[in-house]
Amino acid sequence: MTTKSRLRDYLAKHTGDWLSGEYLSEEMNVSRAAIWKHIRTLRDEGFVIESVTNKGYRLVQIANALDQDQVTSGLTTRLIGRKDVVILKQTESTNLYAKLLASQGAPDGTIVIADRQTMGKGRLGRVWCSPPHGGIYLSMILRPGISPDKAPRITLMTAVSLAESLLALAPIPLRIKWPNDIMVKDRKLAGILTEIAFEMDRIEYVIVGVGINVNSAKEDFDEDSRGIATSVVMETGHHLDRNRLVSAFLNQFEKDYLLFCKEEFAPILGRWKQLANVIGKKITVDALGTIREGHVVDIDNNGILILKDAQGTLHSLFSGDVIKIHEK
Ligand code: BT5
Repeated sequence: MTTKSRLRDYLAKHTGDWLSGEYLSEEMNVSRAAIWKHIRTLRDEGFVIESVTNKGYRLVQIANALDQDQVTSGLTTRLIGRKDVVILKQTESTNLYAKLLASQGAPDGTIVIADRQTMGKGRLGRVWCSPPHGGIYLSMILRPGISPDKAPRITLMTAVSLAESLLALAPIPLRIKWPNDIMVKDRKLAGILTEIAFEMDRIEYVIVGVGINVNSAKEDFDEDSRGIATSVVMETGHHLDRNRLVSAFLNQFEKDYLLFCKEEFAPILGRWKQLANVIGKKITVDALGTIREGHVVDIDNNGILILKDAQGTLHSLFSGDVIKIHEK
């Protein structure tokens, strides 16, 4: 057993206890500098270890690494994640990686997950802050035989599957914000980026990217997202096993995806409406640069938001950012 493993096990056995560097170096029979080096490596692997002068080190949280075996053993699916679940320590963007695999012919249901993204993508060229160890950055390759006009439904469906699988594991007062956010009050817990590759007038493949803040603490986010983001642990005070959440999400997603492929979208839309609770509310939307204010009349069958402005004119919004929900 390496010194690092011995140290890890020792700290884990004494989780929550302060252990001085001197004490640990005697127990492990190595120098204090070596202890410090191994503590740094363990932190890089995701262990949360506090250090305080005159007290020493204290393990707060054992790393929960993303693990292919754990994810696949939790799957009850027959398509999603069945052929391949690729887990990467780091990549630019799982959507980019998945696109590459898809262009090489990867099958429907292939999954790419990373522990960290160096250039995680949001919509419209925005950035998705993707700190290591605490988030799930996941992309699915889908090859649904649907016409392109049905594609916006995929984002709505993903939001429903994600919201419900989160709710099944953590009691969070979340809601869906049209079109692609999972929110807790004003803070964003997860986002979805759907990208489509066309071949003539049919869909060649769809990449659905999902970013979920699970065990990330406030200080893990960069300055730009710190004021906007929240995570499961920030909301509940409890860490959640990321592998379990990935499996739960993929299991739920497959159920919805199979319905969706059979054109049975109405029940999914119904659940979306319940989880979004926005119909009838007054909102302000930035629709690709045009600010519109009005009441939400409906989200139609294709995920298009129908807004009625003060003059009574109806607007069909395909995409945008809800800047404000006027809660009366
Ligand atoms: C999204 O964009 O919400 C889509 C995010 C999709 C991320 C996943 S991760 C796996 C896959 N691979 C990728 O490269 N991307 C996908 P949008 O609605 O444009 O929101 C982006 C905005 O959310 C940013 O401008 C920030 O304000 C905020 N933001 C950035 N990182 C965040 C985070 N980790 N948590 C909450 N908010 C964040």
